[in-house]
Amino acid sequence: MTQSFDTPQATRTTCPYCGVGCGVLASPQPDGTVAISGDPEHPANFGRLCSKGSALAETLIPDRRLLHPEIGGARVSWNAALDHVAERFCETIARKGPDSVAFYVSGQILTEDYYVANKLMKGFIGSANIDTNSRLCMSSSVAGHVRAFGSDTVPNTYEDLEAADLLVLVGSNLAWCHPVLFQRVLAAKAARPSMKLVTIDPRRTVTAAESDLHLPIRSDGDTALFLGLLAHLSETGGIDRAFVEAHTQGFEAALRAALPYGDLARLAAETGLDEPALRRFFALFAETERTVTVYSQGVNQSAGGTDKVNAILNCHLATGRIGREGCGPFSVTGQPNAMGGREVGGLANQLAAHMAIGNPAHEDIVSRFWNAPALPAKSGLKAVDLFRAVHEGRVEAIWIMGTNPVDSLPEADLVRQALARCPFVVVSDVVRDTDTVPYAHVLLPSAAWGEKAGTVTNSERRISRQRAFLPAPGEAKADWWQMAEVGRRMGHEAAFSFEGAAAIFREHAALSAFENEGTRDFDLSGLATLDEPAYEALTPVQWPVAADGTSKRRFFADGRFFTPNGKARFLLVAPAAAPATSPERPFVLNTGRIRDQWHTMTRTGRSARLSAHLAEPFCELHPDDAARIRVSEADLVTVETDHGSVILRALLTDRVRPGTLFAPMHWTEQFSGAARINALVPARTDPVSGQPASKAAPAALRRFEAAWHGFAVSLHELEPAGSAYWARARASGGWRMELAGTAKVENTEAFARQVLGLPETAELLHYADRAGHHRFAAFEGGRFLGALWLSPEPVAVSRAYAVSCLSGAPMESATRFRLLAGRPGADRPDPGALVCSCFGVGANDIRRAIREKNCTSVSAIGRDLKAGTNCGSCRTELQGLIDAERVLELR
Ligand SMILES: Nc1nc2c(c(=O)[nH]1)N[C@H]1C(S)=C(S)[C@@H](COP(=O)(O)OP(=O)(O)OC[C@H]3O[C@@H](n4cnc5c(=O)[nH]c(N)nc54)[C@H](O)[C@@H]3O)O[C@H]1N2
Ligand SMILES: Nc1nc2c(c(=O)[nH]1)N[C@H]1C(S)=C(S)[C@@H](COP(=O)(O)OP(=O)(O)OC[C@H]3O[C@@H](n4cnc5c(=O)[nH]c(N)nc54)[C@H](O)[C@@H]3O)O[C@H]1N2
Ligand code: SF4
Ligand SMILES: [Mo]
Repeated sequence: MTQSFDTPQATRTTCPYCGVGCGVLASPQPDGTVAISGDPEHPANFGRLCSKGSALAETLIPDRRLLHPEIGGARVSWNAALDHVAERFCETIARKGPDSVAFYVSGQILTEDYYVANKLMKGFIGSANIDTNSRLCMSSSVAGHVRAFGSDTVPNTYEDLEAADLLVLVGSNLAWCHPVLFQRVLAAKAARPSMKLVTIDPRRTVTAAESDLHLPIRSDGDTALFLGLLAHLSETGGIDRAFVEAHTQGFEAALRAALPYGDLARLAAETGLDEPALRRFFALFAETERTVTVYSQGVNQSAGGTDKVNAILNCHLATGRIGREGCGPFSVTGQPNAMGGREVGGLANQLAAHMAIGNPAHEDIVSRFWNAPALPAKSGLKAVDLFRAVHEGRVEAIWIMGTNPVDSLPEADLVRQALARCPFVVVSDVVRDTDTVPYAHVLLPSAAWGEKAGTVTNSERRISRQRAFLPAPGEAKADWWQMAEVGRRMGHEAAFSFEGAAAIFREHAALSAFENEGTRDFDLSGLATLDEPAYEALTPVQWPVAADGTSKRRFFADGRFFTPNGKARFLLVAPAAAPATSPERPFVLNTGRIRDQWHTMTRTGRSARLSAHLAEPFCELHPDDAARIRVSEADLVTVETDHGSVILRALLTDRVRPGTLFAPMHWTEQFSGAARINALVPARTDPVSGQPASKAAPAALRRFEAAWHGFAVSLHELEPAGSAYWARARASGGWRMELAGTAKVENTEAFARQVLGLPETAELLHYADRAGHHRFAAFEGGRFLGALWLSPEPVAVSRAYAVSCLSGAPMESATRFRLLAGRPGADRPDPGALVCSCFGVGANDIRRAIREKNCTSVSAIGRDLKAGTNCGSCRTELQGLIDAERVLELR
């Protein structure tokens, strides 16, 4: 844990993870480490950071970085690499036209990177084949906004979440995915307990557990629910007639379509919710003027995602709850620059600066501003279609930047095959061990967070600077520079000779202002002439920024929207068809995030602290389902769909609905043998947005019949040694790994040596019993190297204890034998499963504090152990432990 620092030399920058967009102070220390703390002056976080933000310093390690450009695996100069990329793109375009090439970029590159990529593809290559991982993330929200408002506008500010009397969270696990925002909400609720929280999620998440009401909705029941709400509002006089009359269109038709859903019995059947819960939610919504509805991937990532968005927007328009303090629909963005990507037009169906392909006036503005030879006549391929086109040979050259499609796109094995067949693949990344990198013909080393400069825009439209505080290692270079250099080499010298990030930002801001005159929501007029020092000093600012520098905090306060007649549109929406479960595929597989990992783990997977919270890929399964198919806690299970199969650890919990499964999206082949969840997910997409339905795959689950299970810890990276199942993670001082196999291990000692990667000289202690349990501990010159437990059933040794043996402290011989037994001694008490990752506090430590020191509140535990006092993400788990101890006492 790096301590808080606010020294004059601290660099003010922005967290590279989620869309909350927290300000970070970074201070490189003389010993080469970096002290990280929250920026108390940043209006997103006021000094707070979550577990991931707090651990940023641990992910800045230099190993496995991509340091030099490579062609075909051989190191080359930047010149050679860039010439080669430009030549191959030009050659492909000459042969097969501009639509035979593509860029696939990311909501994690900076606005400046994104702007250059979009300009090159849409303005100068003349194709719209640039799409981004935001297609998998925000595109249903974008489409829903454009349909209702005429523009992709998020009207609110974070303060509205605090000012609301009712906060409805739909398909959002805010506690784990936007932790600092959630902490702000909880603080507001603590100060004003009348504030109510409702969570709509098939799972009882940590967010749901903190809410006043949890609606465990059936997968994709949301559109029906909000149709029912609209009908209820109409029946109970909850419609703001004056607002509807003056500022909207299409209300009557939308209401007619909604009325049948007013029948509660029907609605209960469609949503899987009970009638009293429906009544309570409807009454709360109807009677609470200050209502904010936050929604995220449980809404967007659906075969009916855009209709879900509009079903929610319809209810806010009908009640006039938009554009005012404490009111509004609020789509929270996932990635640090998801919003910036939308601003530059990074999606294949957008132009730039919130202008549209197919709008002649917009096309004219952009083409004159860029002095562009050729703008695309039509939208480009959306992510899923783009990779299909690669698979079918219609796209022959692709440049992937800042995203890992072999893991994150649905039907991921097909994506992998597409890249394997593609004649020319360029990958710009910061690390070399991703599942996508092996398919690159050209690898370009990108500068990472802390090494690059530019801007990002967070969920509340606030633009913040990312600033460099470290030199880029090797020859790593900014993403915008790579794109601009290729643009110049493709013959567009004038359009791509940017001096630096500030010049790009100026051009981006100027385009937003160009012939705007209030006709377009995205307007940075006041930033269009920022010079170098002003860009350097730029403080966080919300758009739009008028020419006089003033900024608007909320949109639509005046009831004016960006449709041709200025009125917002009600949409006719309908629930999408339910996932096609069948006797062969009886479960609905839901996927998403865990608290301490970020996507494909290329950065958070490097932190032992972040890896300790949940160290293995798992599948949540309801105990009733488990009993029926004879799966016990900690068994391994095979989960299978028509597209692939994975092996995961079963986690039995009534947090999920019977008939549903939940698995995290994070694990890749770098961390586990067969846990790439998107190998399972069908590429079913929303018809309007093209966003994949990542949360509802029909699936089968069965027990994985393991002949043996294993667990190992080691100072060095562990080897799966042919195990059918394995999952490894960084651990404090080394590595840990779970493993299992289907065939008996004949020579256990040889196997142990292989798994632990032992040198010949290492001493291996072996203990075996008749029940088939083997325990190995390896030493060299008294130094503990690692240990392996093998057993016919899941290994029962305390993971936290085993990991604590890696601390490097010398071991007494009694301790060595206890280690073989897997039992902690008094000198090394078992801390238990990690709960607080900021301060490394385990469940047993917390139980001891509750029992022995009478810490009966979360704040008392905080005072004694510091747990829960930094990011607060574990406070709900702390309360759960206190409650559990109380139950034990009462027994
Ligand atoms: N720790 C962590 N935080 C992150 C990220 C990360 O990787 N790790 N990634 C960031 C990114 S890019 C994003 S997009 C956000 C995502 O943030 P969230 O959207 O909050 O996260 P998810 O876990 O993907 O999904 C949210 C919830 O949707 C629920 N859900 C599934 N199906 C349905 C449904 O039909 N209806 C409803 N109402 N709910 C449903 C799931 O059970 C899940 O709990 O998180 C951001 N923050
Ligand atoms: N089943 C399922 N699938 C999902 C989701 C889900 O909920 N369920 N969620 C979807 C969503 S919302 C998202 S956003 C995606 C995320 O999916 P991805 O974007 O594929 O995931 P990341 O791991 O964030 O990939 C980022 C890559 O960029 C690299 N990188 C980091 N910094 C830089 C940089 O500065 N420059 C460059 N060039 N590279 C850099 C990282 O090393 C990493 O390889 O996954 C989607 N896929
Ligand atoms: S909430 Fe956490 S991950 Fe998100 S921006 Fe803030 S510190 Fe970073
Ligand atoms: Mo996302």
